[in-house]
Amino acid sequence: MIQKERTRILNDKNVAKGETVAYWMSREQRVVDNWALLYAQQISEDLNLPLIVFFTLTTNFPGSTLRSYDFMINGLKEVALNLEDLNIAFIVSVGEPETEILSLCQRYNVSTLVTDFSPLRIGRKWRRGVAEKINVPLYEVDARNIVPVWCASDKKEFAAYTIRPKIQSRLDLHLTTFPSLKKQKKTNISQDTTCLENSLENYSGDKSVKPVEIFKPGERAALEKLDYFITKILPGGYADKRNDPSVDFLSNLSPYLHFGQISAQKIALKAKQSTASEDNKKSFLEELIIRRELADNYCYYEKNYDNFEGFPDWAKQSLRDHTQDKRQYLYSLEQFETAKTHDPIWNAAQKEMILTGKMHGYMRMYWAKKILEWSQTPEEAMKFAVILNDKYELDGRDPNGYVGCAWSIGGLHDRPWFERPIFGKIRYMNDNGLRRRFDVESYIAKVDKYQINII
Ligand code: FAD
Ligand code: FO1
Repeated sequence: MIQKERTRILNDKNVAKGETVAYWMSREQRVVDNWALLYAQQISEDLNLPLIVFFTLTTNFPGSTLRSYDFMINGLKEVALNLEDLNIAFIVSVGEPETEILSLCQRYNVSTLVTDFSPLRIGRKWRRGVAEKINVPLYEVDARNIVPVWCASDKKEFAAYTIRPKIQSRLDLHLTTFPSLKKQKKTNISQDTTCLENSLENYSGDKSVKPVEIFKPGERAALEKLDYFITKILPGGYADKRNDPSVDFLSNLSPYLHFGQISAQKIALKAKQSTASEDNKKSFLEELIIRRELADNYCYYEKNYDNFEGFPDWAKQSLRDHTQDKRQYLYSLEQFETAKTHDPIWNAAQKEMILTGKMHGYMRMYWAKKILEWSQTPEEAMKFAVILNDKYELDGRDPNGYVGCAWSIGGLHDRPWFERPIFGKIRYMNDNGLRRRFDVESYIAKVDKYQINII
């Protein structure tokens, strides 16, 4: 049984007679370990109606590029194969969900519709539009967070230390294993994923950001990455080495998590069962569960999650007090984007993101804080950081990214520090701090290895 707390009804329509039950897949683009898909199957069994799955492909998703579409489309092709093995029809249509989902529900005579949860304004707009227009019940399932965002807290949390006890006290209830999705008997409803075949050639968005080879998309690749992390990296000293960008001691699961190609709950279960030390497990679960679910909390309760207005009041005041401070260096978005600053370390981080689609987590803090230091205003700094992060990061366009930028530039989920020019009371970072922590030259050399002539 799917836990009731994980689901919410989004409209007050009655179950229609109908011939099918549909799951409108959006944030959680996977077949295994997907509470929304499992819930839809539970309803289809209760109503004794075949389960089908919809996906609407918009061509103008904010901040996305050929790089993110390529990763997503190839992941969806694998979803199509996995659903076919279970006799579950997968129907992909191009266009805005408000219109596409309405016509799909009519065409397939859907009696009940289930979808997954996202705190971002685009997902909420889509779900609101569909909930109003369709004449059948629409259920929303939080299949991303281990503790559903509306269970963890009913308000915007101040910091990790305030949400941690609320999440930890609910893990026994929610951090459970997953039932398997059942194969259903063959139906006469056929798959329709033709638009996946030609969607990359016809992609009309930003083609300047090329797909990356180093991350193979899809559920299978994600589980292989998880297995490698659990057996080699986590026990090998994740806690100590995760903040050393010159070595690769992270899970590298964020692109798969962002596109929902793997379940955070599955990762947490595997990490807890692993042979790694308590210290390594604790360090990883703090990031995977507390930090990540704090990010969904922020984006769910703060409408200005991706701009200066969302910052804590103390930080906004302090940054405003220092907006007139003299900037020793000032760069335009174009100079940041093409890694043309005076700082070779910052440039290496920018190149790592452009060339690989994934900047090392420790460098992201330094990268964003230097954008604050070298931009005309903090408002502009946040704008630039979000634009570049969404454009080049495979894991971009994600609550973690908006929170990461707001933590670095606007003191979100942090505390006031010793006051200084430009930063005010925002935590400061500089290259000496990096040099004390890791071998900066070998990080720069590592990125140069990827070096092809960029923009
Ligand atoms: P691991 O250390 O293996 O972490 C595993 C998972 O835990 C991550 O995939 C992520 O889901 C979660 N996690 C780890 N660190 C954080 C964190 N600080 N906040 C929230 N969740 C975390 N993360 C994104 O997913 N997308 C982004 O666009 C993004 N942009 C960022 C921008 C800035 C300025 C900063 C400071 C951080 C950003 N982060 C972002 C958070 C973090 O850097 C990445 O999640 C992490 O580096 C992803 O690599 P990984 O999965 O190998 O990390
Ligand atoms: N989700 C969709 O349902 N349809 C899309 O066309 C789509 C494109 C897309 C592009 C880049 C990206 O990073 C994510 C994308 N997503 C898409 C997934 C997105 O995370 C979820 O739709 C969330 O629900 C958005 O709030």
